[in-house]
Amino acid sequence: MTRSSLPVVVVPCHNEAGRLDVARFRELAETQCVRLLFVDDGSRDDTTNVLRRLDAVAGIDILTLPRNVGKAEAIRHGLLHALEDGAQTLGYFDADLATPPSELLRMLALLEERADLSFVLASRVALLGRRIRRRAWRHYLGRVFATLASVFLRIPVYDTQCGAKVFLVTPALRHALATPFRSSWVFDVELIGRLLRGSARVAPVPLAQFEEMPLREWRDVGGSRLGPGGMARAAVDLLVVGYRMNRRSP
Ligand SMILES: Nc1nc2c(ncn2[C@@H]2O[C@H](COP(=O)(O)OP(=O)(O)OP(=O)(O)O)[C@@H](O)[C@H]2O)c(=O)[nH]1
Ligand SMILES: [Mg+2]
Repeated sequence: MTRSSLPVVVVPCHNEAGRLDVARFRELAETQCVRLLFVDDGSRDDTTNVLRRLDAVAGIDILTLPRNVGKAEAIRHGLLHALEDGAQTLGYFDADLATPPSELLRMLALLEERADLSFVLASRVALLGRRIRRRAWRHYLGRVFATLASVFLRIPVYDTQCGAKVFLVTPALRHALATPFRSSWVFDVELIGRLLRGSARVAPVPLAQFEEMPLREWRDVGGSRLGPGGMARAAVDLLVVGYRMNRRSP
């Protein structure tokens, strides 16, 4: 694979100085299987300086936003930036490495191997033999959220919220990224909904082109930005997004 045709994976960062594992991200870029685009979303801590240490690494780019626009918008900016650069495969990946880099590589490999796929979602399914370490209350809240998301999207998806997704550039994707998402925490649901719906001019992505990849490993990482306020906001956003999605497509 040539360098310019490498997948570009956006890593949103807001005040991540304390969590960013520079060494592991450097190792990931050094595999030369992926380019990483860190989006520094108006951080007020030392994130900008930490990211400077990564800027010199081949395969790592930094996009600095002057003010905090939230996770969804930061990811959208990053994806649009990569689209302008001609990337053919894109993705996004949480900075806390809750999903290990090896799993991101496995997702990219699956997308490359399977010509019938255009969207791969990481899924946190706790099974024997897998190491999915999630606090019980987060798991159960997450299950309620994910079940509602599945009902609103009208597809049997298990986990819309895991922060690791990779996808091919299609007209439907360009269309899905053309306007801001309504919600900063529920944008994954909006993105999938937009792709499945397409538009008057753009064909939707068929459901058969989506695949959930059960992770072998995932762990809750401390320092989450999603506190009780954010969770309440996410729940309200999900109801609003779900209502609007279904109002438009009865
Ligand atoms: N750009 C941007 N990214 C954010 C913002 N808040 C969180 N993030 C990023 O979103 C990713 C996930 O953040 P976490 O705080 O771990 O939230 P989460 O993974 O959704 O929730 P947990 O399951 O609690 O870990 C990280 O890469 C954060 O830097 C924000 O305001 N702007
Ligand atoms: Mg996290």
